[in-house]
Amino acid sequence: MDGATIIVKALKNQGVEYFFGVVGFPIIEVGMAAQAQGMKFVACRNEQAACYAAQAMGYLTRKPAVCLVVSGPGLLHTIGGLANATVNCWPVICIGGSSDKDQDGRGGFQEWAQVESARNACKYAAQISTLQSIPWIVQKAVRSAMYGRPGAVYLDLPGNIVMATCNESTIPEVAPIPLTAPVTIPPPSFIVDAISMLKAAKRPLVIIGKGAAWSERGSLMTERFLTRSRLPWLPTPGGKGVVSDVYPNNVNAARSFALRNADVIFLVGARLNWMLHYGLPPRFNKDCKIIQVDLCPEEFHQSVKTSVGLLGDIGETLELLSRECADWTFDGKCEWMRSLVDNAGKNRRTVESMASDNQTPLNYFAAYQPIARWMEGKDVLVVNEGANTMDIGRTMMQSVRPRRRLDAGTFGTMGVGAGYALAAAIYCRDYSPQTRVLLVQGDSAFGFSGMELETIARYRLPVTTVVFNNNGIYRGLRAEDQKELDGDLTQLLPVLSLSPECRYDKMCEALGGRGWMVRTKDEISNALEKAEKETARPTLINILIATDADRKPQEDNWLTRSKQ
Ligand SMILES: Cc1ncc(C[n+]2csc(CCOP(=O)(O)OP(=O)(O)O)c2C)c(N)n1
Ligand SMILES: *[C@@H]1O[C@H](CO)[C@@H](O)[C@H](O)[C@H]1NC(C)=O
Ligand SMILES: [Mg+2]
Repeated sequence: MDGATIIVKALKNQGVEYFFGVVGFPIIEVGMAAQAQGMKFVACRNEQAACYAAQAMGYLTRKPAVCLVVSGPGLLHTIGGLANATVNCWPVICIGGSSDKDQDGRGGFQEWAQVESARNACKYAAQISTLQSIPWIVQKAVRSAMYGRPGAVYLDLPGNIVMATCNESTIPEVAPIPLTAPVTIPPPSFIVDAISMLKAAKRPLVIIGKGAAWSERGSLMTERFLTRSRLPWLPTPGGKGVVSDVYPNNVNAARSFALRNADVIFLVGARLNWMLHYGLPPRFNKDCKIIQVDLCPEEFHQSVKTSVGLLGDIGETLELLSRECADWTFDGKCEWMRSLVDNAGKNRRTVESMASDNQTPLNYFAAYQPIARWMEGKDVLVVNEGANTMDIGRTMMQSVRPRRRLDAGTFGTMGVGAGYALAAAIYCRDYSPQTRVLLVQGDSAFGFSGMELETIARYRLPVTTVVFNNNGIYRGLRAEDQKELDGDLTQLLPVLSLSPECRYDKMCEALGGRGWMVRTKDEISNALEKAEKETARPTLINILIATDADRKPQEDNWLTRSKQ
C-alpha cells in the first residue's frame, strides 16, 4: 500500500468525509486515492478559497474537512485561511505536499519551510516521516482540530512518503476517536454565584457568541435558559441564529445602548475582543461585572476582570444555570427593559426609513429590503462579506436558525465568501436539501475569489451571489466622475476605487451560470425569483447601489474612522 492510500484511509477511519484542494506535484495521488476511497473531493481554483471552504465545512458538519494543497506556494496560499480558522475557532486539517526529503536544503522544486510557516497559524503542525506513523498523526490531527477550542492543523507530506509503499500489515490500526469533543462543567458553587449575581443585577444583559453555536447542545440550552430567565439578550455576529432573532427580549437593535448601560453582562461563548470593544469604556460601563462561560480558561479576565468564570461546555453549563434559576424570572416591566425597548424602537425606525427609500441608486438598507423579504419563511444559509455590505447585512437579514450565517468573522477576512458558499452548497446538498445558499458580497469582497464561480458551476451548485456594487471599498466614484479623470490614474484614482458598474453578472454567465444587473427594488425581487428557479448552476445579481451610501452614524467609530 502506498503513502497516499494510507493517509486517506487513516482520515476516513477518523470520520473525515470531504476534501477541498488544488492538486499538483506531489499530491495528485492523494487526491486520486481520496476519490478511490469514497471521499468527496472538490477541486477549487485557488488554495485560499479551498482552505476557507474546508473550514466552513468543518463548522457546518462539526468534523474536520481536509484542505489538500501542493508544496511551497500552494501551502503559502492557505496561511490566511489557517490563521482565520484558528482565530475563528473552526476546525480544519490542511495537508500540504512537500519536496522529497532527500532533496532538502538543495533548492528543491517549490521547497519552503512549510511546517514553520504553518505552525504560527495552527494548533498543531507536523511533518510525516514514516508510513507507520501516519494513523497516529492523523488521529492526533483530528483531535487537535476538534477538541478543546477548535482550530487549524497542518500535516506536511513529503513526496517520497506519498509514493513509498509497504506491506499493509505493518500499518498500525488506530482507533477512531469520538468526533464529539469531551465536555466539562463548572463547580456547583460557581453556578450558584452566577445566578445570584444575575438576580441582583439592575441592568443585566446576556451576550450570545459563536461558542454557543459550536457547543453540541448550545443552541437548545441557551434558548431554554432565556425562556426560563427572560433576560434581555443580543448575539455577537458569530452568535447570530443560536437563538432566533425573533425570539422575545432580543435587544440587538439597542446594542450600543445596552452595552453602555448594562451593570452585569453574561457572556455565553463570546470573547471580549475587538468585536465587543474589549469590554471597556466608552462602549461599556466601567463598573460592569462580567459573568462568562467558555471552554477556554485563558479567555477569562481578558481586558476586564471576570467576576464569575464558568469553565465548561456551553450547553451543559446553561442547563445547570436554568435549573438553578428555576424559581426566578427577570422582571420584564422594569425601567431597564423599558428603556431597552424604547431605544430599540427608535433605532428600528431609523433603519426602516432608510430601507423604505426607493430612490435609485439605492442605499444599502433599501437594497437589502427586497432580499430580506425574499428570505422570509425560507430556510436560507447566508454567507456575507464586505465592509458596509456585511455590517448592514447583519442587521437587515434575519437569522432564525443556528449555523445558517457565515461571515468575515473574528479575523475580518475578505475573500472567505466564495469558499464558504461552495462548502455551504455541498453541505446543503448532502445534509439539508431544503436549504438555499445566498452569498451577499461587496464588490471588493467578490474580487478576492470570484473565479470560484467556475468551481460552483462545475459542481452544478445553485449558489446565488448578490454583489452590492458601489464601485469600491466602502465607497466609490460614480461612473461619470471616473470617466472624467484625466492623467496618471495611479496618482488620481482614489485608493478605495474599483471599476465603475463592473459587469460581474456577465462574469457569472461566462463561467457557466446566469446573471442580472439591477438597480431597483422590483428588479432585485424579480432577479431573486428567477435565481431561485435555478437548481443546478450559480446565479449572480449585480446590484448597482449608490457609490456614497453609508451606514447609519455610529457614536464611537474607531474602527470605521478612516471611512469618513
Ligand atoms: C484579506 C483582507 N484584505 C483586505 C482587507 C481590508 N478590507 C476591509 S473591508 C474591504 C472591502 C470592502 O469593500 P466591499 O467588499 O466592496 O464592501 P463595501 O463596504 O463597499 O460594501 C477590504 C478590502 C480585509 N479585511 N481582508
Ligand atoms: C505481508 O505481510 C503478511 C504478514 O506478515 C504476510 O503474510 C504477507 O505475505 C506479506 N505480503 C507481501 C506481499 O509481502
Ligand atoms: Mg464596495
